[in-house]
Amino acid sequence: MAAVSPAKRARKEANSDDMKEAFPDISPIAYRPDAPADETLVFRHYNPSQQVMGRSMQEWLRFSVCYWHSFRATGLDPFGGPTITRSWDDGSDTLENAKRRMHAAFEFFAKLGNKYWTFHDRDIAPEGSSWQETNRNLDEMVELAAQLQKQHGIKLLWATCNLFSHPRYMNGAASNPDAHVFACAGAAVRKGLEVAHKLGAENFVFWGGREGFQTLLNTDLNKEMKHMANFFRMVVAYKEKIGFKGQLLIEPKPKEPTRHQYDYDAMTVIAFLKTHQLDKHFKLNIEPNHTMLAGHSYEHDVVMASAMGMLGSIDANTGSPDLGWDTDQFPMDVKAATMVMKTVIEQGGLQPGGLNFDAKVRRESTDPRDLFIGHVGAMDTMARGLKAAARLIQEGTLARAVQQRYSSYKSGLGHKISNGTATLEDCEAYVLKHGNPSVTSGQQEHYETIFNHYVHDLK
Ligand code: XLS
Ligand code: NI
Ligand code: NI
Repeated sequence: MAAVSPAKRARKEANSDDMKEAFPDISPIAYRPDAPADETLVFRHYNPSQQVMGRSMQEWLRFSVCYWHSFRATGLDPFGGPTITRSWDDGSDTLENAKRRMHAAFEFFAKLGNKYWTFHDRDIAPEGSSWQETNRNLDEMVELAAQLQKQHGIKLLWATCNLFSHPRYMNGAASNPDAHVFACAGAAVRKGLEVAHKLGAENFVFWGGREGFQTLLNTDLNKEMKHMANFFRMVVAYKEKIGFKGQLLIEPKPKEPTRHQYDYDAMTVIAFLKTHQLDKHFKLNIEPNHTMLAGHSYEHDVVMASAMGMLGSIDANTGSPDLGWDTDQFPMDVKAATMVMKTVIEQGGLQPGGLNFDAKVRRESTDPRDLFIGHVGAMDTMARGLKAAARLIQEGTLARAVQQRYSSYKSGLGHKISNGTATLEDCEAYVLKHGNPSVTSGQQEHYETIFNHYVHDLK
């Protein structure tokens, strides 16, 4: 008897009618700007085809749903077990369960109306008892994903490898003191890149999971960082070998899970990449929740990475500043969204990156509809941010004020400083002639009031 090819089997499974709907009570989310305030399953601001500064909202925002929080999280925390159960998930680690989950996920994407998704290798396929079996499991799930992507018109924003959950990675992956563990990370990423290529991923992410240390006493810093750089060189070489065109991204994060993380924040990662001449191959995936954990303001790393030409993508979420750990909440703050979208517009968009909701519903939000509401509310927040930022940029009020603030660099000595031709002697000659400068107000409150006007007087 001829064996059924995995692709054929996946096609059959993708179309099978006996698959029960996961969200029977939810219809595709509609754009209804005048819906009453307590209707939270409608878009009031996100209107995918609406043009904003020459581009549709959908093109500016490039929303993506992440698999790990939305289809693997159970509400488990260090003090208590799962609170969230789903009709399609029996909690087992079987391929059948993984497939049911994937059908539910694509039904979710289709009803929500986002065009992208993201996953870790282990989110979609269970680890087997050998590397061979693990890879076979992944291949089988990737066949199904390819079919479902096609069927629903969904694309892969990025894929990544989970190099932090398994105990073998407890002392790090590419920075592990044991070369055998390094090799495991290399093998996983080789397979991950192959799979990303197959599914047409537009990016590939590295979040440094356990790349860091708990104590300097047992750590050879230089060795570990050099090994990480060598790991990334292997990634570039393999990417080029297979012709994968996706953008490589590194996601900075401080203090979780290790006491010190090598990819602490945007500037740390950029310095690392430049030190090892890797900066032309990588950009950054900035997660504001991590930025806040690093002690910066919400938008800080988005703005900083963009200023250095290194902003590739955004994990659109937020933390609670009063808690101080990675709570991965849905972004619901219009002001913060406006700051982020201002940067995105100013750099001409995020493509091939996007806004990936690396966010989970609260442990107490146990209904499947909460999963929709979280995403819908966050999409509307980012859409409001986009509209507010567009108005702020188009009217130019802030930009004109900032330009005026730096006007002394337009001519004379200021111009020479700006173009790098001034000397210390020039500075002294200027000061001897003109004496001391008068103080000039920084007008912070003036700027904040202008900004508020665009955020809150939204038409
Ligand atoms: C964890 C990270 C993780 C990455 C992907 O804090 O945010 O979810 O986005 O590995
Ligand atoms: Ni993230
Ligand atoms: Ni995170």
